Amino acid sequence: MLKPKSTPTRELVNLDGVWRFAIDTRVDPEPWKGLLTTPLEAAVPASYNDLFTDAEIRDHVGWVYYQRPVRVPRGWGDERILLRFDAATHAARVYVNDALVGEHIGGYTPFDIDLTDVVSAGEEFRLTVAVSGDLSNETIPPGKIEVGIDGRRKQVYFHDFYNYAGLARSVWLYSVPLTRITDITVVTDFDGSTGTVDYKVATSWEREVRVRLADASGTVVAEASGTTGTLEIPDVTLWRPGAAYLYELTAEMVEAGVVLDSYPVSVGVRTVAVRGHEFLINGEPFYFTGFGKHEDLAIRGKGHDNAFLVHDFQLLEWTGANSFRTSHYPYAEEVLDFADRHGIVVIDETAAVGLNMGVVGGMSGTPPFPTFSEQYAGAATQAAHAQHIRELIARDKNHPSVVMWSIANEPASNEEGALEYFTPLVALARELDPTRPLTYSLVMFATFQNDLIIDLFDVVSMNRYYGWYVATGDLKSAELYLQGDIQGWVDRTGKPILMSEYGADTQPGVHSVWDQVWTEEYQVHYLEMNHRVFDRFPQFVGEQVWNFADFATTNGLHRVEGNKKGVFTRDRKPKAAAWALRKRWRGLDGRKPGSEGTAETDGQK
Ligand code: GCB
Repeated sequence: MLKPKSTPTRELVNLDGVWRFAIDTRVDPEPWKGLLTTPLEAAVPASYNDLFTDAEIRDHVGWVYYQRPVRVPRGWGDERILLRFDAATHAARVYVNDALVGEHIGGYTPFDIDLTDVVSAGEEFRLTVAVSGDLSNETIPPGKIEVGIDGRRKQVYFHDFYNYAGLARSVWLYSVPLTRITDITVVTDFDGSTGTVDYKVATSWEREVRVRLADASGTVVAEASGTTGTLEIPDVTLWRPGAAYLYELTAEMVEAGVVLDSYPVSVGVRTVAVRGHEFLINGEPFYFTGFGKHEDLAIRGKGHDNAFLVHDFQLLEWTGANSFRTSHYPYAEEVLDFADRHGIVVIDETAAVGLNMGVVGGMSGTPPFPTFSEQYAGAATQAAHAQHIRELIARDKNHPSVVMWSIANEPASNEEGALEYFTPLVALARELDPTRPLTYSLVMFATFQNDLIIDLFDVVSMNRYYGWYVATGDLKSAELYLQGDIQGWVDRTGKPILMSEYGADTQPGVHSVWDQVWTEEYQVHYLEMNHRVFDRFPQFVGEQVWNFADFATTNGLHRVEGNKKGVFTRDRKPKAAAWALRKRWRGLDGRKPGSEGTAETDGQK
C-alpha cells in the first residue's frame, strides 16, 4: 500500500487540525446529515478520551463523530481523489455530505476511500467520520461489551494498556492520476559488494513502467524497465543497524514518452535470516537491545506526535538501544520511516493482544472459558486477525528497519485450539512475506512443556516477570526460575531466544537499601539479575525491557496512575534503570551484550 506523497504527478492536502466532535448519545440519530450540533471540538491527530473532562466521553462505548468541511483543490478535475485515514481506532464509517462512502475495521492500519465520483474539484464538502473504539470477538484486539449493574455498557478487554480511540493519526485528501501505480514491493539482497533490489510494480492499467534507483547523493546507480525486475548496485552500501543507508527507487508509468505517474520509495539494502540459534542481519549475528514501547502520551493518548518521535529516538540512542518492538499494535508509519532513516531495528507487531482468557484467571492461568472458542477468539476473530496481517504487511513490507513480524502478544498458546487458530495465520504471513522471520511473545504460563505453537515460528520471544509477578521481591529465587525456564526453551527448540518483555514497576523517587519492590534500586537489580542469566546463554539474541516509558492503563486494574515499568517516566525522565541500561548497552560496563569484543571506552557519540 502506497502512502500519500507529493510527487510530480500527485498532490496532497493534510486535514489535521481541530474538528467538530460529538458522542452518539448526544446528537441526532443520523448526525452526518447536517452540521454536528455539539459544543465540542477535538484535535486530530489525537485519541479523544483524555481531551475532555467528562468521564462519560472518556469511557464512551459506541460511536463518536468527527466533522469538518473539506475543499477539493480546483486543479484536481482530471484526477482520482482519495481520502486516507492513517488510522481510525478501531472502526470507522465515512460520510461525504449525506452519504456513507466507506467503512473500515481495524484501528492501527490505514485505509483509503475513493471520492472521485462523489466530490468535485474546487468544491467544498462536509466530511463526517464516525469512529468506534468498541472491541468484540470480531475485532483485533478482541474484547467484549458487558452491561454493568447500573445498566451502563462497559468495554472489557484483556490487555492492560488503556483502550484509546479516535483519529490518532493524520487524515489526508490526495490526488492520483487516473492511470496510476497502485503498489510497489522491493526485496533486497547482496553478494559480495553487489547489491540487488528485486522490484515489483503494480499498476491500474497496463503501461510501460520505468524504474531507477538513486543513491543517497541522488546519483542514479541502476535503471530497468518492466513491472518486475532486478536492479544491481555495484559497490553497494548496506543498510545496517546503527548505520542506516537509504537508496531511493522511483517508479514511473509512461505513455508515448509522457510520465503518467511517478512514485518514490526508500530502499535499504539488507538481508534478514535465522540460522540455527542465530538471528542474522546482513549475514552477521545481531543482538537486539531495546524496549517494548507504546504509543502513549498525556492528553494525546495514542495521538502521533513528531516531537515525541524525535525525542524517543534520541533516548533510544542515549540508552544504547538498537531496536524496539511495536508492542502491541502497528505504530504510525512516520515511526517506521524514522527508524529506516536512523538505523533502528523494529519488530513489527500486530494488534493481536489479549487472545488469552488465562490472563483473567490471574497467576493460576486457568481460563474461565476456552480462549479459542466461538464465545471469544473464534472464526470471526481469526478472520479479523488475517485481514489485519494482510493490511500490516501491505503497509510495512518495504521498511528495511522491520526485521521480523510478531503475529501476537501473549496468546493462549498453551490452550487447545491454539494450533488450529495460528496455523493458517502463519501460512498467510509467510505467503505475503517470505523474507522475514516470524515470532509471537510468549506469556508466562505458556511454558516449554505446554506451548502448542512454537514449531510454527522462527524465534522464541519470551515475556517473563520472575522477580515481579512471580517470586516478587525475591531475586535469588527469580534467578533460578528464569535460568530453568530459558534452559527448557533452549533444549526444546534450538531456536534463537529473545526476551521480549521483562520489567518491574517502579515509582521514581522511591529508594531503599534493600531489594524492595517499586524502588528505583529494585528495578536496577531486577534488570541486572535478568542480564546475568541472559549472558549465560549463547542462544540468546536479545533483550527488550518492558517498558520504554510508563503508560496509561485501563480503569479496572490495580495500578497507580498506570503501568510504571517504564525506565523513563511518561514524560520521559530517566529512572535509575535508564542509566544502568545505558551502561550495559553502550558497553560502558566492560562488554556490550551479544559481542565478544572489548568495552567501548567512550559510549558518548
Ligand atoms: C505483559 C503484557 C504487557 C503488560 C505487562 C505488565 O505480559 O504483554 O502488555 O503491560 O505484562 O506490565 O503486566
